Amino acid sequence: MSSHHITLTRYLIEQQRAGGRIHGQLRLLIEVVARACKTISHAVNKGALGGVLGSAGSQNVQGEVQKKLDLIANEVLIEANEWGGHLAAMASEEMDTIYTVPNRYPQGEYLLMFDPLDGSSNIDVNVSIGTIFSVFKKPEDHAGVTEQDFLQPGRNQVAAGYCVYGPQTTLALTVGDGVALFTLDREQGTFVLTQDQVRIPEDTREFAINMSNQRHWAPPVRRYIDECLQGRDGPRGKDFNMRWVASMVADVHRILMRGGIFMYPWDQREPGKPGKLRLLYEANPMAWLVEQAGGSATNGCQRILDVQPQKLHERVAVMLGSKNEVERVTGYHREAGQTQG
Ligand code: P6P
Repeated sequence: MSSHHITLTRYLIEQQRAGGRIHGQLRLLIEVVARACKTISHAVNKGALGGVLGSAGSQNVQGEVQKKLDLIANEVLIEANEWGGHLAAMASEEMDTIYTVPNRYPQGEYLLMFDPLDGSSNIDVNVSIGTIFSVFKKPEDHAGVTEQDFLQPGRNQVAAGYCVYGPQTTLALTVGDGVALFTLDREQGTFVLTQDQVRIPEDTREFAINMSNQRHWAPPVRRYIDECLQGRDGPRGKDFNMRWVASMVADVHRILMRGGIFMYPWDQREPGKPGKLRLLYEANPMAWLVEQAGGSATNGCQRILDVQPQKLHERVAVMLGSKNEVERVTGYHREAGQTQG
């Protein structure tokens, strides 16, 4: 590895030395999560050869079929993080309740939430998937840890990121000083800094949404997409392209790299739910990463990072990416007096 390559460890130590937002236990937490992502990447890359494809024969709290790799990834993250002394508890899309660090290990000051393997529907068909994580500090006003401690608005996050398992295995990280990308050097087994201070273009010609739900959307979303589809002869005066990987990590990574808008809005298929995606371990970390890269993230009506969670596995409508597009579709919601995204 050439000397100019900065590894994740060196990056974190230099950030800590510079008096940034990274110190002791948080640096350990990020390194442990990154190491767990390396292990998950290895399991994902084995595919059929590792006997890890297919269903685990169980359902998660969302009532979704769990894939074997969902459970493997979840176990890897739990086992990697529980002994280090940096965490008080963890929460996962794959676990109904919070996981408190066992008494045999020291309790730390942080709370870790994650979707261990997002995009499960793509696992068996070899399309990019990923791990999403979010970190809060545990409230200091009481001993012990409860689910209530996790119900903080996303603006309280102290670290957030994802690891996308695609043609490259790439870790995206923010601690509030912009977004850095690290690519896994498989020969050395280390994450190497490949981009710092990522910036999302404020305008875009590319939207990401599941078009098969079009008839179910609320009017502001239909208006926004209809205008994009009218292209240069319509009110937008330009043609748009569409992408939908059905792996939020892959779609968001593309947006960090070249701009775009990602939308999973409320729709009338399940009107009692604000959206499909989960607030604590999908929308919040992705929203912070996008904002730290100069983009915006709302639920159609308010900043995602200002949403006050009421439940651990709460869902939320998501519109995020290039600032001017997110502001436009959010404006359409306000004009329509739309109460939810
Ligand atoms: P649909 C994956 O299951 C996920 O949670 C996100 O990663 C992705 O953006 C979305 O759901 C895909 O949903 O309804 O298009 O399959």
